[in-house]
Amino acid sequence: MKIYIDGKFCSERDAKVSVFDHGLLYGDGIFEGIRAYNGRVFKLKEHIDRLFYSAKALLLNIPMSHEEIMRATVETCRKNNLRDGYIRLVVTRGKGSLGLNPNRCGRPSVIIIADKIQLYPPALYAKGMAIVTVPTVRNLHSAVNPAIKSLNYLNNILAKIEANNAGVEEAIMLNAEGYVAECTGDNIFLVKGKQLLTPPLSAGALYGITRATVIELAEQSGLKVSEPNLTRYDVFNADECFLTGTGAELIPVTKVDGRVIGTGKPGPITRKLVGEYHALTQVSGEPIYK
Ligand code: PXG
Repeated sequence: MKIYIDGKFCSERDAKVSVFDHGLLYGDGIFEGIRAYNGRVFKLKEHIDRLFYSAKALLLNIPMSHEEIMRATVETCRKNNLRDGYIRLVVTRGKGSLGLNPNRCGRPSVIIIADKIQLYPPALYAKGMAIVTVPTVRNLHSAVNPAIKSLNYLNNILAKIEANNAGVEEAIMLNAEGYVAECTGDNIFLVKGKQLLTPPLSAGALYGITRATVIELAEQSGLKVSEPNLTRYDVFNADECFLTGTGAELIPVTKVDGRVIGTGKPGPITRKLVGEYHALTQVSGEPIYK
């Protein structure tokens, strides 16, 4: 495997960062998870734009332009002969000294890894997943804004541990007001009649790229999409529920906190959107091999 670090490609063995990197010492950095399908990088521009928005929020100066990072991402896929896979892009604050002050860090580091990912067992895509609500509340946007895809994912990791402890793969996180925010690595959608509902981003969710794609697909098929504040009651009484994410794609949810959702099987609107999403991934994106 060839890994991109600061303009050079190195082997997995040699792909190393300093123990003084503030990404390691403080979680001071940002990342993106991107997919390649059928020889194309899916939604590359959207991911790089979001990376730069995260950087802006953290006053992190990425030492490359949008175009340079997009080129380096595609090049990393090519060097690894990737046609279908998962790309992890990481920007750390860089090597500094012990002590929080980011001014001590030299230059931010840019790392790109192109590999495989499988988030959930395949059977769950067919029969739907059971999830639970967990006690760990989503970060306040006035603290570390959940819109920032930062290297500090402890809020999500705590929720994931609580999900694991409950014997399930994913968790609904509520915000401090008790409204549904999102899951630990996925956005959440409900179907109620002919309407698609998803929490507003202000409820404390990542501006999911899969979320935006699904909203577009739903509107194209004449579904009404709205973003109201949602409670657990709304989730329990939805006709269908599914999660979206780059890693997870679209995964049906059929049980929440012991309540069966709808018929207990992946519903027709979820299945239609799954099909449309997969079709789109096969034909759009930045070509890796020109
Ligand atoms: N919410 C959070 C907190 C995320 O981290 C999403 C929603 C979905 O966003 P996108 O833009 O991917 O539709 C994410 C993305 C992992 C993993 O290792 C997590 C994500 C992506 C890829 C892998 O669990 N999270």
